[in-house]
Amino acid sequence: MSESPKEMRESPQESGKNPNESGKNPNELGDNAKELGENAKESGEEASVDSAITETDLHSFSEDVTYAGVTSFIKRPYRKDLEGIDAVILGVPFDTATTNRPGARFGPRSIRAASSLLSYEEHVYGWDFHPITEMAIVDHGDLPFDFSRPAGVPAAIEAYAKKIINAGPMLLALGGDHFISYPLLKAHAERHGTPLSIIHFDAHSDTWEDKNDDGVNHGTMFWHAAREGLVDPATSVQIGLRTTNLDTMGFNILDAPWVHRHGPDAVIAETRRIVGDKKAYLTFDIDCLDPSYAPGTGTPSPGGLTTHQAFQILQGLSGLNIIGADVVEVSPPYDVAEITALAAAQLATNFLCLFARAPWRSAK
Ligand SMILES: [Mn+2]
Repeated sequence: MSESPKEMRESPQESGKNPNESGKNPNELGDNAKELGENAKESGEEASVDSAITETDLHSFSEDVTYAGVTSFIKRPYRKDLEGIDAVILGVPFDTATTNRPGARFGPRSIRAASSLLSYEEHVYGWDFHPITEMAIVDHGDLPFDFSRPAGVPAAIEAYAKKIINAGPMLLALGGDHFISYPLLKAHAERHGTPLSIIHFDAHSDTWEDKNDDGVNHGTMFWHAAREGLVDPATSVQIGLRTTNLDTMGFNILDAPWVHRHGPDAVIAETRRIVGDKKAYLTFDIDCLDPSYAPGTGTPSPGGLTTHQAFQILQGLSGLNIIGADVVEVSPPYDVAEITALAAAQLATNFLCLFARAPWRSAK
C-alpha cells in the first residue's frame, strides 16, 4: 500500500462522537493505552500488533498484522465505556445448557481470533461499505457470570445486556450456546417493547416444550419466548430447519429443503414479507450451516445451508429493522482449520452491516 488507508478515509460524520474527544478516559486503561499507542508511533515502528488496546480512533481500521496481537473482534478497540458507542461486541462464554457436545464457551475467543483475518478489509464483501466508517463499534470483552451458580446465569446475562443496550449501543453477542438468546431477547424486549420478531437461522426449531418454567436448556428458548409474548411467531421466521418438531407454535418456517429448492432470493422475499418493518432480533445458530461448512458445533445436522447462501440471504435483508443479533453454538474443540469460527466471524461482520442499515436507528 503506497498511501495510508487512514488518510484516504473520510472522517465519521453523524454516527456519534469519538468518546476520546470528550476528554474522558475511554476505560480504565485509557491513558496508558493512549500512551502506548503514541510511544509506538513516535518510535517509528512499522509493525502494529495491539491496536485493540492502543487505537483511540474508533473509526480507524486496524493496521495490525493479522496473525499477532490482542484478538478483539475484527481488532476493534476493547472498551467498557459505552458513551458515544453505536454497537458493542460482547462474548457470552456459557455452554452448560448444551444437550449434546459442549465447548461453545470457547466460541467467543475462537471467533475473535478468526476475525483478525477480516480486520483489514475496508468493505465487507458483498456490501458497498464497512460499518466501521459509519458506526462507533467496540469490543466490550466477555460477559461476567458466576459459573458456580448456574441457576443465576440467565438473570446475569439479562442484567448485563440491559446495562449495555439501555445505555444506547446495539448489541452483537458471540456465544456461547443458544440458550443465551433467551435472556438477550428479554433485555431487548424491555428496551424495544413486545412482541419482537425474530429472524432465526438454525437446524433446529428450539421450540421444544420445557417441563420447567426455569429450565436452562438450549432447545427450549423460543418455546418460552413465544409463550411469554416476547416474540410474535406470526411475524417471525425460522430459516434452515431440518429436524422435526410438529408443533411450530405458529412460527413461519423456511426449512433447509425449502431454501435449497427455492434459493436465497425467495428466502429474502419471504422474510421481508413476513417481518416487514417490525423490530427484529437476529439469531444465528451456526448449525444452520451444513456440517461441511461448520463442523465445529454441538448438534450438527447434515443437509444445511452453505456459507454462500447465508451471506446472500443476510445481504438481502438490508434495511430491515434489526435491533440486535447473536451468533451462537461455535464449539472450537470440534472445529477443523477454523472453518466454523471464520464463518461465524464473517456472519457477525454482516450483522454489523445490517445494524448500520436499520431504519429505526436514524428515526430514534
Ligand atoms: Mn441448532
